[in-house]
Amino acid sequence: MKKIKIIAVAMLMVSAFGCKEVKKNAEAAADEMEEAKDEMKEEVMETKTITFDMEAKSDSNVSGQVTFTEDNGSVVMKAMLTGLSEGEHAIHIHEKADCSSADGKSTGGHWNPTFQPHAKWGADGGYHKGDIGNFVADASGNATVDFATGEWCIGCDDDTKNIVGKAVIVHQGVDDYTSQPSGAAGARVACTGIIQ
Ligand SMILES: [Cu+2]
Repeated sequence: MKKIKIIAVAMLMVSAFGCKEVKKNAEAAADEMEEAKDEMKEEVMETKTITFDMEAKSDSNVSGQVTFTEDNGSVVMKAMLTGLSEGEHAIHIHEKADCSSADGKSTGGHWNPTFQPHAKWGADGGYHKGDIGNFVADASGNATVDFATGEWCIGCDDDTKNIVGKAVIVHQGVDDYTSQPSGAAGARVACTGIIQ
């Protein structure tokens, strides 16, 4: 009888130990899953870069490239342009990634998903999400535009931030930051769709 009891206790201990082992394994597996999830999150947060060639419009000779890089919640735009007239020009994001028309007007008006007045970027009274502003081309007609903002994203779910499906337009003239709705910046001399 005693022997049986001892065996029974021994069996209980083994099964209890076994349960603990299973639990430990389950915990380890759960930890691994968490780690894998964190790694996936990191991958999603990785830097995104998209580059486009600018197309000449309105019989201009403007060409160049524009690159958007998203990193850590901020989008950096860098445009390298050539073939411009010397002096100041406007650059905006317009609402449609359609550069099919000769005058670039197929891109529509300024991208303005938050229904604000046209103004200088950062103005207290509001501004378009496409109101990048003016830049200066040198005597050779070359220009570099650098712009960075946390108010854009590349392909996120927020329509007030997502620049994909919009267009970059370079104008012959200067944005006066006051004329509605476009700043009276004149002809559209270069265009690209922002298509991921
Ligand atoms: Cu414009």
